[in-house]
Amino acid sequence: MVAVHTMKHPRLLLQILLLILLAVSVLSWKKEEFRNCNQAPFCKRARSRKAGTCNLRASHVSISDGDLVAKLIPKEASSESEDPMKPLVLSISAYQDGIMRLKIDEDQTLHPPKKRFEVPDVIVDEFPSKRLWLQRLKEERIDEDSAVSSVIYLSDGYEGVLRHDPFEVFVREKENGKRVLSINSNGLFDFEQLRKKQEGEDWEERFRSHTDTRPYGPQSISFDVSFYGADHVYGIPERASSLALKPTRGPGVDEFSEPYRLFNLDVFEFLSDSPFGLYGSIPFMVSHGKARGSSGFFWLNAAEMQIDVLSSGWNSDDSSNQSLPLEEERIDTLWMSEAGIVDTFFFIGPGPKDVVRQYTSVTGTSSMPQLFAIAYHQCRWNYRDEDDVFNVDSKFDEHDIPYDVLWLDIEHTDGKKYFTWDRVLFPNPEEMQGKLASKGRHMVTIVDPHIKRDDSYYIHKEASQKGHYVKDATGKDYDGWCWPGSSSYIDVLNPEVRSWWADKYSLKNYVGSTPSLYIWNDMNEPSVFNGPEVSMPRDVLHLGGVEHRELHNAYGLYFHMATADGLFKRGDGKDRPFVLSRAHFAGSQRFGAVWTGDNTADWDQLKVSVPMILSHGITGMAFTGADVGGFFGNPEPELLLRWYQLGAYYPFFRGHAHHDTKRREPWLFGERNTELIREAIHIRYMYLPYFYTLFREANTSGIPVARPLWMEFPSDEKTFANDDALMIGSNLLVQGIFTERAKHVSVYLPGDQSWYDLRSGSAYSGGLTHKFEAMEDSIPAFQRAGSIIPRKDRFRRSSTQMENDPYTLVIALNSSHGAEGELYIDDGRSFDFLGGAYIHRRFIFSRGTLTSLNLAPSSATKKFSSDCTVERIIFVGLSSAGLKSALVVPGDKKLQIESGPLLLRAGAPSSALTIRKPNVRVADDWSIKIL
Ligand code: NBV
Repeated sequence: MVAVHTMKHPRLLLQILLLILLAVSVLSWKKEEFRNCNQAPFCKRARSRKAGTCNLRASHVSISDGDLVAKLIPKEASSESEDPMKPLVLSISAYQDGIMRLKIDEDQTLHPPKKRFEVPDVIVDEFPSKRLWLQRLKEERIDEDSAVSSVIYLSDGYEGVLRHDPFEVFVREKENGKRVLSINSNGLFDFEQLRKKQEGEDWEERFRSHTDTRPYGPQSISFDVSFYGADHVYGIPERASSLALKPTRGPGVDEFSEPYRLFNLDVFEFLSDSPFGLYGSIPFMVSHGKARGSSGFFWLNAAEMQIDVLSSGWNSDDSSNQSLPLEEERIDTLWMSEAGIVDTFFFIGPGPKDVVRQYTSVTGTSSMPQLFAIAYHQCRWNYRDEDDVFNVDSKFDEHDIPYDVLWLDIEHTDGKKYFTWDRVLFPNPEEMQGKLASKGRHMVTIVDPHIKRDDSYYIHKEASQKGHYVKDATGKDYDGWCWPGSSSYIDVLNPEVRSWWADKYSLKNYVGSTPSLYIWNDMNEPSVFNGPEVSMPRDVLHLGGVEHRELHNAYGLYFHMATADGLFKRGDGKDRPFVLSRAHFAGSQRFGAVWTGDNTADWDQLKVSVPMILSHGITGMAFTGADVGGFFGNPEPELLLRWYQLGAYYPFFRGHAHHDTKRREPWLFGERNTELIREAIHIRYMYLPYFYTLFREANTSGIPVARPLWMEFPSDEKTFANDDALMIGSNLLVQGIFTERAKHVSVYLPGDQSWYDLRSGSAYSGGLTHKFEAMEDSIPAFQRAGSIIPRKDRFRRSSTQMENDPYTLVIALNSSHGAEGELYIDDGRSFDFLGGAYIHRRFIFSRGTLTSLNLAPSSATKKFSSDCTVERIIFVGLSSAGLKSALVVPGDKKLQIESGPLLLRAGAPSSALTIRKPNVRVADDWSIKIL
């Protein structure tokens, strides 16, 4: 029938065909829109260079102002060249806690055509004060035929070495000379110096219909970095790929494999396993191996970067002058950047947590979120109007599902002019926010960086008058195409512009906003629909003539920074800001949360969310999550449910969907599914005290909330390439279910202690892979033996309403009948905790007695207190034989020990031992002795 019909209407057929074609092309990653390494000349050149071709040696090595300084000069100057290579300046600084910084730049006294860009504001203010003042150099010959090396003290047990010729820098263990990390050991270092254009030379680069004028010509930098004693390397987000980074070059690697790309881009429908870079870039790599533990390498550079992980034997056919000791087990990598300087940091570890601590001492730790921000967020592109908002809000209550934040996407604005409202759809935004706030809930609105070029729009008017926009290569305000049509972009590199932008968030300036409104920054890569690779041209200019190519990867960071500052100023510095950003860079962790962008509702994307979140965690970004349910497409109820079950453990937990998808609020999939999703969200609310304590740990030490298993079990090789499970803190292990209609799921439980199923309380041995029946109502999750986890088990509408609720402590005993855990509490909102207004307790169960100890300085108890009590203590792994009662001290109150369920509301039948109503205050010192 259809065929006959369409034959009669050939034009209709054509139109249908065209539509299908369009739909297919829209529904897939458009690879050709993005440059690959071969299309990026700097990458192609660097990749084709042979090992050992670096022609530099170090000279004039000395100590100056507490640093080691030297010049890098060519071994033989080529006399024919009109523009001979000028010496580069090198400096090595040592910092407390095992950090070495190596900088290499052009010599400013030789007047290069321009000063290359050094990324400001990423290194935290306190870091420089940790510099060690080097006093002397030790000279040494590392092996017989090599030139001299200069050796500096780095930290107890470690030294930094500058080998003069061939030039190489490395960190080694003092005692045995074993290397940890090195640069240029394969002689791939190359630094394209800025120079005058020679006659006839064409510096322009073309990609598709775009021309990059490249007024300063080639200025790329590349070098090799080796990680010793490493079995794997990790990090360098953001991409959808395995946690342990697969080699991209060398034997066993596909001939056409691409390097890992770091270039912030708005990638439509990204693939689930690809080295291609997404919305954020953190040029920080962590190595881990059984032989030596962990080390880390960070390159502070915001230009496009490409990184190869080389498989062993990658250079076997090179007759290079490699200086590497052959017997060393190591992983070689090649780092290439289009511009900038060498500003690199070597972190000695040796444990994975040490490396994150070291890295975050340079770039900062995650900011402490408000409590509501770590609860469940409900988002959709778009909640249509106020009625829709109220309806969704009340349905959560009707279905007894807690949530804390309702989000409004771009359609809430008047024509995509941010800081405005579509007053037809949202006539009373303040009232709307007030209604939600009365239930302790918050709202988030979106503010993107593209500004509609419309003279009647106050933001545009001011920005253009004040000259706040970035300029195109001809000096005019750059004009690109985005949601509102013709748009310009503020120059967030400029602190003055950032401060002007921050003021736009004041309650007075942002009309319709109230103190319960927080912000979402999207499209800040920046995304420009008609720009090269859907972004801003590289020759666009920022403050001081900085080219966009030099800072591209940090644009989103600065935008995020300005927004967070705006929210900070809005509340006179009283409330902690909450800002979610899509684009990010090293240091973004200080300004709020990030998420993994536009994922798709399929099982592979559910699976890859785990390594994506873990990669962020080990590179300092503790507050991350993926869109629950998948942004594009319609998840089958089973997929949506599995996503909620896993998402409940993401540090940032938000359901979100594209506007073309069917509505998918938790109650739309039948009673049973509603019940199951409710249960998944409840789990998150129950564990909020534990999560909040972990966020505080991330805030003080940089150690992420969600951790790869090897961060907790560094010597257990079976964890090194585990992409399916995550540790939430040290004490919870969670594994997703990533296949449809799964009957069974295999879970590797690390270590030599047992693990207790969170629902049944059953114990499973560590060091083994267990096969479990896949349950409909939960994914596998376990509490580690030897731990105490605080929960709040009473279910409320939102986290804010749980503030005064009592705690439950779940004690999972280890083989010596002991357990420990912590609880951190503050007001959940303000910055008072920085002045010591918090409670921090350690719970220890040992020899039959549970003790609560104060970990906060004694002054803290005067600044913040809480009347919350412990209403229940649950033991797993404690045999009931002979145990009848417990004695609470002080007060000598005697309580019964009863058997009771591990989870009150749902879950498999379980039995654990419970002490009900000890009613001790969490803020106090007390002990409970089992009799
Ligand atoms: O603002 C609309 C969407 C948003 O919902 C999503 O979360 C962002 O990642 N935004 C991207 C722009 C359009 C994407 C197709």
